[in-house]
Amino acid sequence: VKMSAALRNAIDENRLVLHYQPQVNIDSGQIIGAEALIRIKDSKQGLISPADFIPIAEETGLIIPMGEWVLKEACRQAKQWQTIQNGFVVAVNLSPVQLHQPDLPHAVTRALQQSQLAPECLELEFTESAIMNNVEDILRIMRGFKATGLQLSIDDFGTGYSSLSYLKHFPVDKLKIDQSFVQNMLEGDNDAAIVRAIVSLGQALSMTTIAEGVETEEQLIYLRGLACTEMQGYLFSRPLPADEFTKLLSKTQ
Ligand code: G
Ligand code: G
Ligand code: MN
Ligand code: NA
Repeated sequence: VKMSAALRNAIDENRLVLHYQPQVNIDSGQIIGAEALIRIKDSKQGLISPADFIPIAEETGLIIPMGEWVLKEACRQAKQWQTIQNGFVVAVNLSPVQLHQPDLPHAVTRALQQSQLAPECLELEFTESAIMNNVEDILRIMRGFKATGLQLSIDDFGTGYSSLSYLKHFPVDKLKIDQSFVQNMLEGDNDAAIVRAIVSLGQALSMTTIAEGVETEEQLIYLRGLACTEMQGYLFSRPLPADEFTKLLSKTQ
């Protein structure tokens, strides 16, 4: 109860903030876009991490107004970054709770209209487990989003027991390889085999693959050898406040 009141206050007092982690072409090193990651500004604790409040936001339903704010703010910011880099894409995480909300497509459309961001420049991340819990509804939602022109990705791919026979029916553009596989990839054979399998699967289904949690040059070199398309991770950059991201994007143009 205490945490939910604190969350409510954070929303009312405009203390939500987005950080942005670059997504990079693995061969050219070019920034393609960024994943938006929410934090709460707190006068005592500094920034509160989403791991500490997303579960409560989901339980209380506050994830709905919070998610709408994230969509609006990420689209507004991406529209601004279009002036530095044409075609810049912002990726937004969707909670399973948002996927049950009939108003979600309207919230997305409102964010696009208000910002005047091209739909191709907004990517929505669905977790693999949210998709598989609710296949028929998600298919319908995804088809609507694709008709609008959005990009769709599957987050934490490899952790959620996707049925491969279902996967080919989903209009998804990109698989995000879960960071646990990437981080253990060079330590043992199993995780490397999983990463290779996901990249092959992506190629077979004409989906882009992005490796998450890339921390070392060795991991980057290995992923390049697999023809993985993109990377995201501390090796290139941590999630950054918007002003720092603007500097990085300007510098790399
Ligand atoms: O950097 P990181 O600590 O930012 O994120 C931790 C977790 O919080 C990740 O699983 C991430 O997907 C989730 N997360 C970050 N921002 C959002 C958001 O805007 N909405 C939802 N639903 N999850 C988010
Ligand atoms: O669950 P999701 O993939 O949306 O969230 C991404 C999470 O991974 C965020 O918490 C983000 O801060 C974190 N992250 C991003 N890059 C790295 C990395 O290279 N190493 C580690 N350990 N975490 C990372
Ligand atoms: Mn994500
Ligand atoms: Na992920």
